[in-house]
Amino acid sequence: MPELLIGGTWRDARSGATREIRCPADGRVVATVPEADEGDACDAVAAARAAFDSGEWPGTPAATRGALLHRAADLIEADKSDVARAESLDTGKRLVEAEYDVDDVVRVFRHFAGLAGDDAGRVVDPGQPDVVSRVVREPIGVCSLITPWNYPLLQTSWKVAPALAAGNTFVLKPSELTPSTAILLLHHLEKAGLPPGVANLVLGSGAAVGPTLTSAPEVDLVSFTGGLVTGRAVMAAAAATVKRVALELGGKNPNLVFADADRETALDFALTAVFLHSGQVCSAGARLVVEESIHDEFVDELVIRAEQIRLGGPFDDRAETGPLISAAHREKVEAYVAAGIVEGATLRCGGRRPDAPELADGYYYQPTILDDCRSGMSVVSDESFGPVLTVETFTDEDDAVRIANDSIYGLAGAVWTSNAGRAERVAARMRMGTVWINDYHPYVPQAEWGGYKQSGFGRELGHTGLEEYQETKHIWHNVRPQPQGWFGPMAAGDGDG
Ligand code: TXE
Repeated sequence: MPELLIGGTWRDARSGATREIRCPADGRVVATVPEADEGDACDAVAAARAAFDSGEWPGTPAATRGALLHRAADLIEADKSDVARAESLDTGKRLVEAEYDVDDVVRVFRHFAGLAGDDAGRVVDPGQPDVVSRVVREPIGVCSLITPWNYPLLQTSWKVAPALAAGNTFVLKPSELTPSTAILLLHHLEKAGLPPGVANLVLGSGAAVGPTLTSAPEVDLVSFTGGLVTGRAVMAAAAATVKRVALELGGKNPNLVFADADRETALDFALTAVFLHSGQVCSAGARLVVEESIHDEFVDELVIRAEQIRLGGPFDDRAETGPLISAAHREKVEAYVAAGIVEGATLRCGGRRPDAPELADGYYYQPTILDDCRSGMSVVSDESFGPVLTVETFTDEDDAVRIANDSIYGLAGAVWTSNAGRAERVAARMRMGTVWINDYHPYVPQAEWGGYKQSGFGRELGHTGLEEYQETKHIWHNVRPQPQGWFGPMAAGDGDG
């Protein structure tokens, strides 16, 4: 199937190369897609540029753009079971989780559909008569949208929906591991009536197509979600032409549990915080930071529950979580656990692949708890992005905040306590883009999402998520123009001899 979308035409890669997509749950091939190279990426950027510079989309009324996004949301919703199935096959995640993701995607499109015509700019006081001064928002231009494999369609919707709502054109590059739902999305956008060339799709490795998407002079903005190391390279590539850049680079997120927290609920959420989607979540609560006085009983109970988590493929109704994305990623997680043990952590459970023969072909890894951890260990400070919980302890409120903030990252974190004053004090001091109090993981499209520190910059969702894709222009209109007389014959002092 021709599955690159360039300038309104579905086509194969110029080279004819293809890539097999394998389901991480069993390694079987679930799709074969074109593998683009630099030439295809250049074509896509040129198509997006032409559609922006000469096409109708940037000048389309915002209400019309919003209506198109609503139609796209309806189409995705109607196609939910096929989209969710494709997402599950690419990622290995449970079907029910992929279905939640599709529901979220629909909400994200509706959120930005509603915002599209919300802000027509503002009139400002020019400080003098006979002038109209206003500030308007315009699309930025051509956007490169680069997305990861953990929430492929959801992360894509956070970029595609606001980019379109603002009137931009784009080239989307999904992760080479999980392209299927991006293909479906672009078909739905076409069906919804998006003009040719506005949305372009390039499939391929970051190494092959990434440099063009991040450095071509025709690109105005790069929005990237992925790993820290790649994020730094993206930022450096974009610097040469001073592009707008938005980065979401994950985190190493602390989950603070005080002794006065509701124990049962905090335990339950501590598991979900880290083991949801086998830890492949940018906001995963992978650092449990628990008050010393309850450490032993809290961690003992957590270990009992973690050992009972059932692993399985997307369509196994009994499974509670699935595999890691690839063999290479599992090896990386294994290396972090091994390093943690060498550095002094105590392995309390997991730390190995499951024995079950039916899981042998997938990239599974047992939920793992490492106790006796401290900052400075690589398994604590780096994002392992697997089902690995590290446990640290604190003595008092200041200590808890100090440990929580002791990270180069600052994406998200949580505090569990029944003391409302303490909850607010601690939340205010946590240097993260999202803080949950007595909860973990929820987000809504109405609220901004993004990181402090090396978790990145820029915000997705909320109002700011649209503004990221807009330029701001001041228009000054003198409605009674007259000579000013600053220079020349009318200048003050002229003719005095
Ligand atoms: O991500 P990459 P990887 C973290 C997580 C994980 C690590 C590495 O810790 O273990 O990143 O994962 C594209 N120019 N997160 O290697 O490389 C790539 O093709 C432009 C956190 O899989 O960052 C893909 O589309 N693009 C994260 C996207 O970047 C390039 C989610 C992300 O891949 C490129 C995923 C280049 N030079 C991983 N090189 C989160 N924030 O949620 C690669 N890409």
